[in-house]
Amino acid sequence: MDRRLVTIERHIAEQQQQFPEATGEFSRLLRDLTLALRIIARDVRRAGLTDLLGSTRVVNIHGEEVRKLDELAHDVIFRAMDHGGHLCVMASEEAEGLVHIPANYRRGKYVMVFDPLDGSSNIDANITIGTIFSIYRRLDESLDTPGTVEDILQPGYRQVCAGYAVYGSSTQLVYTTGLGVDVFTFDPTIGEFLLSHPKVRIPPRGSIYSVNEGSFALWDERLQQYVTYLKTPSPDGRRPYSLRYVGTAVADVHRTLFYGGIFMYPASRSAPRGKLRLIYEVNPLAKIITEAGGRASDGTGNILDITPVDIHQRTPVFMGSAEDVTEVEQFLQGIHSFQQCADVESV
Ligand code: AHM
Ligand code: MG
Repeated sequence: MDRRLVTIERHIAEQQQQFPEATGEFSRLLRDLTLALRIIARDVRRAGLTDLLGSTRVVNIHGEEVRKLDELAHDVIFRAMDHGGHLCVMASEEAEGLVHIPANYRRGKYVMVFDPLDGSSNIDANITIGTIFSIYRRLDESLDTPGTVEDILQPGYRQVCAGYAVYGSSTQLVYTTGLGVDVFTFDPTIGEFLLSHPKVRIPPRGSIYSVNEGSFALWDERLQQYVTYLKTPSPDGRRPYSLRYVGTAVADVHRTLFYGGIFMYPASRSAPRGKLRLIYEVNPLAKIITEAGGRASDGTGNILDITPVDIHQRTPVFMGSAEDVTEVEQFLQGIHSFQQCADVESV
C-alpha cells in the first residue's frame, strides 16, 4: 500500500512533470477548479442552515426548476475560472448559450464544460449530489479570441481531463488526464483533497444494475428483456443482479466505478433521446469509466466517438463494467434475447 500523504496540488504537479513540454497552465487551471469544488462542498454541507435549499422559481432551458444550489454552484465555478487566463470559453448545464470569458481577462487555450450541481432533485432531501466537468483544448490554440461553439462541440475522446466531485458521506474528487483514474477524499479539518484511491480500476463484471425502472413500460422491448434477464436467477448464481438507483448520475456512476455493474439512462417513449446531456454529463463520466477499464455506450457504439451538434443534446447511455455493457449492447442489437439465454441455461 502506498502510504504517502499526497495533496491534490502535489499530485497535479507530479503529473505535470511527466510532460516536459508542459507550461504549468493546465495545472493552474486544475488548481482554480479545485478551489471552486471546495467552496461548493462547503456550501452543500451547510445548505440546510443557510437558506440554500429550495427553488429559485426560475425554469432553465431543460424545462426544469433551477434550485438555489444549482445557481450558486454555477456562479462559484464561473468566478473561480473566468479570470485565470486558461480558458477561452465555457458551457454549463445552467446556461443556454456559451459562457464567455469577460473581455477584460486574458483568454487561454482550454475549454471547460460542466454540470455545476448534478442530481438537483435530490438536494432538498440531503441525498448525494455532485459536480461534473471536462476540459478540452481549443481547436486553434494559436488564437486569443473568444472560444466558439465549435470549441465546445468536440467528441468526448478529445477530453484532456474529465472528472467529478461527489458530495456524499464524504466529499471525493475523481479525475483523469489519461494517466489512470485517481480519487481524492476531502479532509475538511485541513481543507485539502488527499489522494485516497490511486489508479482505480472498475471490475470487469458486476452484479448491480442501476436504472430508473419506473419507466420500464416505456422502454424498447429489447431493453425490457435485458432487465428481466438481470432479475432472473441463473443456475450459476450470478443472477439476479441487485438494483441500486440514487437518481444522481454522479453517485450512481461512482458506485459503479467501485463495485462494478451497469448504470443506464436509456431512451424511452416519453424521452426518445434519454435524459442525460452528452457534453457535460455523459462524456466526462464516460471518460472516467473508460479510463478505469470499463465501457460507455449509447447502445450502438462508443459514447466518446459521438460528435455533438448541440451544447445541450441528450443521449441514451449504458456505462460500467466492460462485460455488462457488452451484454446490454448484444440485447439491444438483437444478438441476445431473454428466451435464448433461458434456453442455454436450461440445457
Ligand atoms: P440534473 O442535472 O438536473 O440533476 O438532472 C440529471 C439527473 C441525473 O443525475 C440522474 O441520473 C437523472 O437526472 C435522474 O433522472 P430520473 O429522475 O428521471 O431518474
Ligand atoms: Mg446533471
